[in-house]
Amino acid sequence: TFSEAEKAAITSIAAKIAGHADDIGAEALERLFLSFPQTKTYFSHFDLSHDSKDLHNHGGKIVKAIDNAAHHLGDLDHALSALSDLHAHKLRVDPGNFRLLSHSIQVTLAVHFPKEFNAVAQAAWDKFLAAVSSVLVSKYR
Ligand code: ZNH
Repeated sequence: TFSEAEKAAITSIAAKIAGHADDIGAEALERLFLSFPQTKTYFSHFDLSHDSKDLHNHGGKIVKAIDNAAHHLGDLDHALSALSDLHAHKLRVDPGNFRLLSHSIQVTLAVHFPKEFNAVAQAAWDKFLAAVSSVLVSKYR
């Protein structure tokens, strides 16, 4: 569960990125692929070059899913149920990769929102993205 201060830090930054989902998502993915090259193996069918359409499309999907989750902090299991099925049954992404993407997302937020992304917000986002990741890997067996 999230405190009122955590909820405020999560939803206020989520509101700021919602209108730039494709750009923020593309940047987070590019940081992921540059920092942790092994993560590229899941996306061999994508054009991963700088600023590519694939990066923007897929990054936008991820950020929109995160924004949706930010609106359902009390019920992430339900809000992310279909995505959880997809990652566990179809994509079978190694669970360790979620930590890496969460990190890349936080670096991206830090770069774009240096004022808002303070210590409280960073701790809240770290906890939020860990909670989202844990739902997405919850159906693995
Ligand atoms: Zn994931 C897909 C989200 C993580 C890999 N994803 C996806 C989608 C979404 C997501 C929304 C879309 C779906 C549909 O279409 O229906 N993810 C997400 C999130 C997260 C994630 C939110 C966290 C936070 N993923 C992840 C990771 C990885 C991945 C870590 C690796 C590295 N995904 C993936 C893939 C896919 C996805 C591969 C598919 C793509 C295509 O399209 O093909």
